[in-house]
Amino acid sequence: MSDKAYYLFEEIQTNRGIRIDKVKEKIKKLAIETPSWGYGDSGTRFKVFQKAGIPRNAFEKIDDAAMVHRLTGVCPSVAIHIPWDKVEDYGQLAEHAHHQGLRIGAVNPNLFQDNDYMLGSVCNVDPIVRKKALAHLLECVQVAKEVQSDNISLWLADGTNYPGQANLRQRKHWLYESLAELYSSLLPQMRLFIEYKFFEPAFYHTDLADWGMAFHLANQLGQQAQVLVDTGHHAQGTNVEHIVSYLLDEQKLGGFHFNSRKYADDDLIVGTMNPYELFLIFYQILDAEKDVDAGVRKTAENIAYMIDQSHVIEPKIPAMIRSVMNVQTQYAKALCIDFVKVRQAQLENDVLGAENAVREAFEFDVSPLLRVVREEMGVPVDPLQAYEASGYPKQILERGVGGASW
Ligand code: LRH
Ligand code: MN
Repeated sequence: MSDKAYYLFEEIQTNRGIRIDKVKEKIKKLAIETPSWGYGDSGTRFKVFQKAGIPRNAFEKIDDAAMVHRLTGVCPSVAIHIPWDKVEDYGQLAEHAHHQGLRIGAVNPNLFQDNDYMLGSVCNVDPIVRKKALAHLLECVQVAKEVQSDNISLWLADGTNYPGQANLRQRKHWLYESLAELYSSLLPQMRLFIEYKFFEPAFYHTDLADWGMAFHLANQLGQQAQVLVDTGHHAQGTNVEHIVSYLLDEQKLGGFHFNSRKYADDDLIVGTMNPYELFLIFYQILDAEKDVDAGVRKTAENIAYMIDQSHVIEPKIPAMIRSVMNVQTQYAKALCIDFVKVRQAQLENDVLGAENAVREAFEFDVSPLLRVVREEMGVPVDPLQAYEASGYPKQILERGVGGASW
């Protein structure tokens, strides 16, 4: 049963030459990985607020991720972070995920919370610390093998706080040395995502500060290494969708960490602060899926879409569901772009025609379409409302207060 609004939407889009059946198919196939740490207590340097019902261990984080998947139908995997999700038996964790209808997604090493890494991990001047950091990276590859994950997602906090504090070129060499060893330990089907960030926790230089450094390193390492774009990791005014188009054309875009921000790495709900940017990122990806180069098309079709947020004040599971719905909304709008019209306007240097042909898609209300897609997938047409009515919010309260941080 589809509503009148949907029929009207379908008619308008069909008259625009948009194949709604194809659009719905694409929306149903867009898999969005949620982060285990998004279900735990997290905060800022000022306070980590503890809430009731927070998962107490990795197994309960997977339970919450499974609830998000049951309600949205598009979150079949959960990323884990080591040691935040360290368990005795990783096979058992993968089995639990499987039992809950999920699989373990990207394995994220953590080289930013051990005391020894205060002045760097793989870039530390002390070879013993670099060796320890490399050992952790290799341990995470072993974890990935035990949970049948093909993705290692690496972010390094390494950097300095003052000019002169370190030899930046020397650190660049140590970084490559360790990552080359990590790369050589990967199984053939594995991918190494290299995540960059322009500052924080380092406040003078960061060893992997921008897309160019990550891109160069991924090229140096090899075909299995790609760049991960965290939408909160750029200086104000950075054209993120341009970076995305560049990395796509170089077949070096591996994945995203979706979140949004107003100022710095605020890790707010994706699509809240700057929904047009998210829409334009999807515009570049869908445009690349039509590229003459098969390698570029393949790269655009193999992107790992992951959410990376820490919900400081928001109720965790509703915040995650809202995030997934926001990603679907901007993806659905981008699927309504009339790419033939855009291309024609571009070839005619019709500046306003081209701009309009892209923006007009952003202005469509796609909520009737998403309701019908969810109906056809057999998931609730309003996942947030369904969550509130599910009884799960009450059920998890028995966990008490003081669950896992991250
Ligand atoms: C760093 C980062 C990284 C994660 C962490 C939780 O800011 O984006 O991806 O390891 O957040
Ligand atoms: Mn991230």
